Amino acid sequence: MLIKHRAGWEMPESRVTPEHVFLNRRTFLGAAAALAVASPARAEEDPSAGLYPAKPNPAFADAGRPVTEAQYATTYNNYYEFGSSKRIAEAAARMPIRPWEVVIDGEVEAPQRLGIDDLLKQVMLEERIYRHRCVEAWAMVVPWTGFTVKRLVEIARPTADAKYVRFEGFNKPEFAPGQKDGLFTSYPWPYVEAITMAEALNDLPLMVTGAYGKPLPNSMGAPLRLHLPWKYGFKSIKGIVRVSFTKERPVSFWETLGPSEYGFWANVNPEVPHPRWSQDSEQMLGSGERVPTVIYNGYAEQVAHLYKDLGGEKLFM
Ligand SMILES: Nc1nc2c(c(=O)[nH]1)N[C@H]1C(S)=C(S)[C@@H](COP(=O)(O)O)O[C@H]1N2
Ligand SMILES: [Mo]
Repeated sequence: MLIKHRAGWEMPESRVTPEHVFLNRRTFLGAAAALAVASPARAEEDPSAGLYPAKPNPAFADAGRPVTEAQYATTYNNYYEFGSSKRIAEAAARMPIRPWEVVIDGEVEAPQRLGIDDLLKQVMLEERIYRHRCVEAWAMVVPWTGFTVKRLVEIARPTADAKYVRFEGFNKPEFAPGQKDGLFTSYPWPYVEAITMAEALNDLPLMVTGAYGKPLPNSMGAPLRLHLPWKYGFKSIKGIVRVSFTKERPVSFWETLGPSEYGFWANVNPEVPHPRWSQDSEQMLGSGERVPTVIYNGYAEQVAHLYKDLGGEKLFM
């Protein structure tokens, strides 16, 4: 039985829970002291630690806004596998991320199963500073480390029939309390997201393996996540275990739960409100500053052309 859920942020009470303290520097410091974040200890044992810090890509050295301090970005997270609270960092840190295999399949010349460290040997890591805009209207700026989705496509060798790239997250209810079925409800695990081949081959999308010059903390989606800086954050799937090339357009996790509110495209646009709130401004994580939202989150020059001939589509939800 699938009962339609409301996401945590849609529940009226979430607007007044202590979660809001993360968006405000003065109250955050008290809350942070109460949190024991285990990810730095875990990162020291990470077999990929020697790959960091990676070389900054000068084309993405400035996101036009100050970089969010790591303490905020690493401890205020959306990761429903670990629950609907923003404070999942500790629970996430307890999930082992080695061994970690990534399956590449679907419309490809030959399916592959790669250990994350073998995948890392086939790529060149770089650092890019990108904006991130959550559909809930908070935002951050993070120095991400990773490799392009374009490079992943090269490694995967899709056939001419591949039209979409589908990403699937892990399913480990033994470590992820949000994946244990509730009594009356269940989410459609695993988390799934997808982009078109044209989007995948654009230069912006990043397969992220690190942040702030270190291996990614589990809270941010280690050991492998996607980052799509011009789309609402829910498209940037974390904890990836499978990449499939498909002919048909996949249906995402949030699209399954709320098709009238969370669509396939989800491009950032200040003029298209979410059905229940405005998207015309956003609050910066850490500083708490409220700033205007920008079309395609500031990346129109790089991506607007992808959507020129898609007039009939709901591009901004
Ligand atoms: N697997 C998975 N990926 C996910 C999510 C999630 O719940 N599960 N939440 C998404 C949402 S809504 C956002 S805003 C970003 C948050 O990334 P962060 O926690 O690193 O800030 O991750 C996205 N990717
Ligand atoms: Mo989000």
